Amino acid sequence: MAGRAPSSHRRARSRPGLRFAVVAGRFNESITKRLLDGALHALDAAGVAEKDLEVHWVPGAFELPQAALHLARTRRFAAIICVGCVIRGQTPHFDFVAGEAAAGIQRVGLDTGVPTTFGVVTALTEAQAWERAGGDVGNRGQEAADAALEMAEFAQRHAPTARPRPIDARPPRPRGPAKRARR
Ligand code: INI
Repeated sequence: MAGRAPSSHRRARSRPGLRFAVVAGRFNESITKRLLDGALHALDAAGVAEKDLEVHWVPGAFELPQAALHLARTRRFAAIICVGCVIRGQTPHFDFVAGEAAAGIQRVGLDTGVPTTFGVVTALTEAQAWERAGGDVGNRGQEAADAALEMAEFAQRHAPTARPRPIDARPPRPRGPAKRARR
């Protein structure tokens, strides 16, 4: 059964100035263009300005994590959205390309702390892929952009801060020799 992204979540609105990158695989380009359109539509609806957005193309889904890692390391982006399309019928190494893309994209997010989302269609047939690229089953690119908006907000809200002092901690002692009170 085809899954749909939950629709109950309030559409995220991006904070002004947060920058986003989309990395798109050229393999199955007619489909990935539709995924990219979906992602750009979601970012635009959330108020992300064009100047705060970059799109980068790579050869295929296998290269998505590599490009995302380079972008994440620049620390210029609040989140990175990866879109691609892997169709089983076309390759005996479907499992490698799809699996490595998924694992790699997850690793970029975990290793860098920059939310990196998975807008890669993995389908058994081309017809199934189209259904997930703006057809009956939604648009995986749009869903990945929505997830990136939400995770960017989460990461901002839970950014590391200075270590808080425990509530019952005594104020720090003054340094240096203690002075004797005069009689
Ligand atoms: N890349 C895809 O994005 N989708 C595919 O379906 C696909 N197939 O079928 O092989 C594919 N292969 C290319 C791969 O992503 C790399 O670009 C290539 O192996 C070079 O590293």
